[in-house]
Amino acid sequence: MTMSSSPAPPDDTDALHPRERTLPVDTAIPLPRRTRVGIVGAGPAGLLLARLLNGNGIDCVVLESRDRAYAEHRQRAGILEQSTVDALRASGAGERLDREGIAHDGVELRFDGRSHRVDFPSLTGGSRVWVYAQTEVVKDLIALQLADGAPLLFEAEALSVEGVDTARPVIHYRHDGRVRTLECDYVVGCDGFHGVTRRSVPQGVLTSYERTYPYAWLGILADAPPVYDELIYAHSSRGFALASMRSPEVSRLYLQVPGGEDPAAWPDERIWDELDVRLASAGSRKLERGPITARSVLPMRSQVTEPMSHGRVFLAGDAAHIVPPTGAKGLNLAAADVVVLARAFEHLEREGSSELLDAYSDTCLRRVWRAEHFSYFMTTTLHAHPDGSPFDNRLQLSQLHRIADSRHAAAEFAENYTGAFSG
Ligand code: RFL
Ligand code: PHB
Repeated sequence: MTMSSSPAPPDDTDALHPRERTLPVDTAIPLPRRTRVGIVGAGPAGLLLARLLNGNGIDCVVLESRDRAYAEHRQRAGILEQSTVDALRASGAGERLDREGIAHDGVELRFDGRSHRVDFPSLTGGSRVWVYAQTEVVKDLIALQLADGAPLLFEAEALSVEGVDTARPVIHYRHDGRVRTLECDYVVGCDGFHGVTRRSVPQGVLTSYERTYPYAWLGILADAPPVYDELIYAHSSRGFALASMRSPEVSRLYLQVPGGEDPAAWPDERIWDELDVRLASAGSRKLERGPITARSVLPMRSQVTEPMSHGRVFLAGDAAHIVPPTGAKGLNLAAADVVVLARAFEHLEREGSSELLDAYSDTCLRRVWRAEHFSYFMTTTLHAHPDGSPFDNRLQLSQLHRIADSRHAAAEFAENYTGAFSG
């Protein structure tokens, strides 16, 4: 990788057609033509990277295909590892998180008629996790980016990345009904699993490792207080259930359902009844029911792209890897990738050395594969496989009893869940 630096030239909006100068209110900046780092996607990965780069005086532009409201309201993750919280604080987005985030020191596992709490701090030397919704992370990062006047274009869909083998890759994107180009020194694809950046890398360069699971999650958001003050992961012969939360008044609940299930097959009463049965354990409380405000069915998949970079193009977050949500790792991996990448760009600017950028993929993949394994372990241990035999069920229960009965097994679980292994 070469080290040439070419600061973005002044914006040349005067050369634009008057229609191009009419920008959506929330961008309120001239359309850039060139940048140091072009970022595709304003999910948590793209936004956090932009904040970290801007914080170090590195010029970047974020292109997001959807509008701001869509980006801010997409229901997704809820659990942040300490390292993700630290990165958000470092990016300036820690204020509301510190006020409204809820620290959790453990989770409850329910199986075989028993409940077992795994205590994180005592097993990991002090680690914990935070409940703070991805929607709120995204809102905080967008607000900061726009308040700074930093380039973040909504409804700007990247169509392709060209010149990925050259020193000046170009992003072609559609904005305001016109196709435009953004010349970059580097491109970072933070455009999720279905994004275009990965597909712009020449065939044969990247290898994809993947696995799909024969079940899905029905996820709901309900105006009902959480049944318990920590998360409950429940194994049952009828399938997996998860009780999570967004606030003391709002529950986030999941049920294992067959792959491709139609959410219409699940009227409200059926959902609550099934949650009650699957989450039941000796002496447990029934859920308090309330209006369901959102519901969707989510497929379960594991995927890793290797390597996570090619030439001057880098992949981060879901664009490079996805995990089934059972381990609560996706958002945390996305944040970890861009922390490594931001440090590497800073090293390039300060020292003129591309050493850390060159090491980006190898550095990230160690953590990625650990999280892939933990997510696979959580998924296959807690879900009922449609073709699973009673023998398989007994193996799952044996594994869960082992976590409950062995401090070593519990510590292994706690280190993986909190991300404590990665220091
Ligand atoms: P995102 O969030 O998918 O953002 C990608 C962005 O790129 C935009 N985009 C484009 N923009 C311009 N041009 C194009 N051609 C584009 N194509 C796409 C998209 O519109 C979007 O805005 O990826 P990112 O930033 O890598 O973030 C990853 C996380 O969103 C994801 O890993 C997590 O949500 C996964 N996940 C969880 N992760 C956790 O760490 N903890 C959790 O508790 C957790 N729970 C979950 C989850 C994912 C879930 N679903 C929906 C699968 C729970 C669920 C239900
Ligand atoms: C969530 O709160 O959305 C959530 C929590 C834990 C998971 C997955 C999702 O493992």
